[in-house]
Amino acid sequence: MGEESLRGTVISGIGSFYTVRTAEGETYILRAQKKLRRARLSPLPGDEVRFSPPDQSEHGWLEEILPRKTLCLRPPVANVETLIIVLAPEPEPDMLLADRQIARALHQGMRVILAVNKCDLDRELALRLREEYRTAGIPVFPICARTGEGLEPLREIMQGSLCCFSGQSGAGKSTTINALMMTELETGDLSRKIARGKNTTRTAVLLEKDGLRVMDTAGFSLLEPEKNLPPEALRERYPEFLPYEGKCRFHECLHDSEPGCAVAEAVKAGEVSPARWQRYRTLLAETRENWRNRYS
Ligand SMILES: Nc1nc2c(ncn2[C@@H]2O[C@H](COP(=O)(O)OP(=O)(O)O)[C@@H](O)[C@H]2O)c(=O)[nH]1
Ligand SMILES: [Mg+2]
Ligand SMILES: [Zn+2]
Repeated sequence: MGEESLRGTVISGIGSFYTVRTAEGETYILRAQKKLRRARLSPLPGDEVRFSPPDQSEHGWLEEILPRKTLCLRPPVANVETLIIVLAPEPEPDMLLADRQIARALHQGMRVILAVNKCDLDRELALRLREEYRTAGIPVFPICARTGEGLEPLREIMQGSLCCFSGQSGAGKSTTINALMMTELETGDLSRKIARGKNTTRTAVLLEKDGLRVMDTAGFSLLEPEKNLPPEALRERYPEFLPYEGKCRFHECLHDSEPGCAVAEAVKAGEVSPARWQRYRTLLAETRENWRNRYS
């Protein structure tokens, strides 16, 4: 029996033990085989793996990590397919931070969704952002995690995709996950007060329910330092710039303040959001600075 290898998804890992669930919903506790440990291949939550189920002993063996679609380092999780950024009218959204995460996520091949929470407090923000991200092809969902308003369309677009939530503290990530998944993650001021002590020990856990798959992490930042990004690589992470690539006067145009820039023209014509473009220029300046200092 214990000879045949099975396939499953790593739900969580604590110490050298991993919880793995099969497509049929059976859960196993496994240890990583020595060959994986020797190769410094750590299974991560979200990993698809092959394993042999327990035979006589109390645990089975995790034998192989299947190729990863995506990999995040902070926190370490594998195969996240959709990044859901939760924004809210309060605390005041940091859109520069959001754009930084969007650029990283798109570059990794993830899909990005904006969930604008607390629409009981304000509906303008969601409308504004929907316009801002329209030509980037990033969908904006107005939701109210407290009342459940708007959660159904969000559930639909999340179906079957391994999702991760990010966003500022207090935006309502935990409340949203609870409303979607019927979990009881801590929310509000209490969790923030003890968050510092907790962050060091808590690891990511993959939650699954009714076709929804959510990686619950303590603070998903997607902000591994990226010192070696050449300035000309940033523009490729803005889907709304793509129709204008190659149409600027200068071939190497970075769409900053060069004369004859087709993106700047598109901004004037209302085809690219001025706010998105301004923030792009801020991130471009930052990228140039990092690139200049990349050896220091
Ligand atoms: N008015 C309003 N408050 C909300 C809503 N969703 C969450 N909150 C509140 O916002 C605060 C932060 O929520 P929490 O889920 O802990 O945010 P997190 O830090 O992003 O996980 C809590 O006090 C929640 O009760 C909402 O839809 N409307
Ligand atoms: Mg939280
Ligand atoms: Zn240009």
